[in-house]
Amino acid sequence: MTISKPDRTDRTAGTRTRTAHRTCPLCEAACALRIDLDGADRVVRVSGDEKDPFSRGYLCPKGAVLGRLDEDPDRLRRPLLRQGGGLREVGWDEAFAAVDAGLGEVIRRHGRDAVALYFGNPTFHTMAGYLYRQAITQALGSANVYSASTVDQMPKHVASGLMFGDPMAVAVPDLDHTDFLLVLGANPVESNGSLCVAPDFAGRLKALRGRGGRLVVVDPRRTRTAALADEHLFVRPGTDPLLLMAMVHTVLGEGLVRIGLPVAGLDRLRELVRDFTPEAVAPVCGVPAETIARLTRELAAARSAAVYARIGTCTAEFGTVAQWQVDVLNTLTGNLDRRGGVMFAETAALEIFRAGPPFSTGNRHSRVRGLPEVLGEFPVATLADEIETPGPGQVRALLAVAGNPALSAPNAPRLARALGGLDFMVCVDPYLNETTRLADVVLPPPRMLQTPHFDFLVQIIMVRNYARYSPAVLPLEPGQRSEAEILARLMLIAAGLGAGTDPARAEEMILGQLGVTGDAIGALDGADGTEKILDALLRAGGYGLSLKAMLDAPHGLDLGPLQPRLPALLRTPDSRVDLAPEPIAADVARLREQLTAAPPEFLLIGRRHLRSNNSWLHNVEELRGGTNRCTLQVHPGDAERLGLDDATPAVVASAVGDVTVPVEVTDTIMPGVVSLPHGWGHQDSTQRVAREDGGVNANALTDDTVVDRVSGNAVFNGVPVTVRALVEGAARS
Ligand SMILES: Nc1nc2c(c(=O)[nH]1)N[C@H]1C(S)=C(S)[C@@H](COP(=O)(O)OP(=O)(O)OC[C@H]3O[C@@H](n4cnc5c(=O)[nH]c(N)nc54)[C@H](O)[C@@H]3O)O[C@H]1N2
Ligand SMILES: Nc1nc2c(c(=O)[nH]1)N[C@H]1C(S)=C(S)[C@@H](COP(=O)(O)OP(=O)(O)OC[C@H]3O[C@@H](n4cnc5c(=O)[nH]c(N)nc54)[C@H](O)[C@@H]3O)O[C@H]1N2
Ligand code: SF4
Ligand SMILES: [Mo]
Repeated sequence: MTISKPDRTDRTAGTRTRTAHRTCPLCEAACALRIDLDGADRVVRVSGDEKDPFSRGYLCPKGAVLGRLDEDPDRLRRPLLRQGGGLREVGWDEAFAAVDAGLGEVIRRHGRDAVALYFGNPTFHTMAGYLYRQAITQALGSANVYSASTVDQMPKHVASGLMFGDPMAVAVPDLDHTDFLLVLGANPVESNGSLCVAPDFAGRLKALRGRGGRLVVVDPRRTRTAALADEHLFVRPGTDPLLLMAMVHTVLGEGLVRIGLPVAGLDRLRELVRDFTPEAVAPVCGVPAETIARLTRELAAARSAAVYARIGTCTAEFGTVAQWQVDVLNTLTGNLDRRGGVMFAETAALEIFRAGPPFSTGNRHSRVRGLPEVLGEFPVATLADEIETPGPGQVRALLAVAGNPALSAPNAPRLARALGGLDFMVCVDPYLNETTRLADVVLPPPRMLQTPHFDFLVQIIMVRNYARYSPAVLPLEPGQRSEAEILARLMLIAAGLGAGTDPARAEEMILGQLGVTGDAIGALDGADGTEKILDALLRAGGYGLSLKAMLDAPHGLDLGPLQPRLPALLRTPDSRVDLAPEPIAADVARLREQLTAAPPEFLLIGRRHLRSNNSWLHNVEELRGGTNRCTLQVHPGDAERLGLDDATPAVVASAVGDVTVPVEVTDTIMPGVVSLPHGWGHQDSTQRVAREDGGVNANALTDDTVVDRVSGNAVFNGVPVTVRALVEGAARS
């Protein structure tokens, strides 16, 4: 069956402009956009779609320049192939044949584990990336699978997996109904939220306060989110797990427990938190004991409350302990799975993935460092080890999709050197950047406006159930291939079926893997194949939707507020919430050592800017400058002591490297803490705008030998560093 694509553009009489409606693909907020195009299909204006029930007309400065990003002249239009040392444009057939030959050779000589996969952040937010990631992984059959998840939220998956039995059961704050929100290590006013999909997050926080609710932010910086709060608490980087343990200690000790769900492990939990009294943790965290106790009592007494923690607590040495304690607090105070507390979204298209067996980690271990597998992956922090260390199973080739690990991974310069030494590397990416410049083949996907969009991942983490699908606005031009076709061909090559196999075969394989048949599935004229799979998944989802239903709702479908989903969603062996999973509890002894450890002189933390997005939005002129600069933030007291000022750059050194960077003296940061944004360091890029103001790579300082032991996640916050003023003429250390 085929349904034809309706004309979804409103043509304005007399002019040649038209308007298309799209979901912004840039961040997790998933704002709905109105995109005005002129007669030559150039984007003339982007505004918020006021008819969208979820984002209601909101957009941020990045969404507003989506057209500029989409039309960036530096985007690659043809595949690149390395020949005679340089990369040159070739046709698609030649490029795919080179991939088949390059990967084939490595597999023949060294086996499948010698080919590693890396999936970067946008993989999880594009339809093709989301649907083909698993298929490519299965087709290749290599142990060496890596993704941006282990530089981001893996601790959350592990904590959810062990407590609820499902690593994708991520509890999100019921932001629009809560009476008390405690935010740790997140700055949603700049990031627009993460693992908590809420367009206009700042507006929703203001509404929370407007209805008499309370907002408390815990962060070593007084961020824009902290500035909106009723209370901001400075915390020493990396010590949130101690703070949270002390809060749990207080809830248990003062009889504030209000559990409304079947739980296991309460006695073990009491034992684990015993030593973590507010008095014991206060000197280490930098938060007074009375404040910890008061905050806990307020949280427990609130009509409803939600504890929400993100990057500052995930990309830290005890990331999983912190995520576990967050949901322990939510559970003990009766706020798990209840209106105004933290709840689980009901996805339109993904419910069938919820039915897996109970979660476990460590089903395999990495070859060099013996790090446990989590969700089928190894930590990116050990990819360089696997490439550099000889022996059976050594990684000799890489297939990377939508990632820039040469900037985003811990100790990135080491990883970049290792990537440069591979026998073969292929990247699917629209840009020639710090990572793709090292590849043998670069396969560029088409522009965003040429690509259909449905964000599967954000469905799991929305603060309101909602779905929206955006068909492509512009057709592919001759000589372009859809990202779905590129990934389908890579999947077929990985499966050993060769570069010439019909990509439709890949779609059928995915449908087969998902257990849905093709007959009842509608397809769009001229669609790229992912829509067919989307349709099947929507039909299998809880709302009985279909692609047709989505096409009939160009402004999105509101599927209602979050609803209680426990205990049905629990997949633990005894169908109870596990308050003390042993793999996490085993890390508490190590955490206890922190109570007496001497803190280093300076701790480095990260920072995100509203007008940036990881490593790939620095090439848009309109987003440059202002606060969006790569500077080292230093407290005035520290600056004075070290002889630093806004005109004197600092040399920052860690166990793995050093950078020289302009200083920004500000009292918004804690003494003893310095902050550097990530995603910069574009000197090796061919992106013209990005290169001019290249900045330095924060990940030249982050240490790949230190990971969160339970999840393998990288540590970007709380990195010990030394800081000194750059003395003109002096040799750099
Ligand atoms: N020091 C420090 N390091 C960090 C972080 C931190 O806070 N501090 N944050 C970490 C986090 S949370 C993340 S998610 C990672 C991100 O790490 P990565 O995912 O490795 O890097 P990105 O910078 O997001 O790069 C995305 C790449 O995808 C490409 N791209 C964009 N759109 C598309 C598309 O539609 N298709 C394809 N095929 N490619 C596309 C871009 O050109 C870019 O090369 O960085 C991590 N690194
Ligand atoms: N504008 C913009 N938006 C983005 C991105 C971007 O690069 N730019 N990236 C996207 C991605 S991939 C992600 S994962 C999300 C991340 O979304 P968020 O988690 O909101 O990201 P950050 O702004 O890095 O916020 C982390 C906060 O943790 C604080 N922090 C650092 N160390 C500690 C600590 O030890 N304890 C505590 N309590 N706080 C600490 C930092 O000061 C910072 O304010 O943002 C997404 N949205
Ligand atoms: S907050 Fe900005 S970047 Fe994120 S989805 Fe909305 S418009 Fe796009
Ligand atoms: Mo991220």
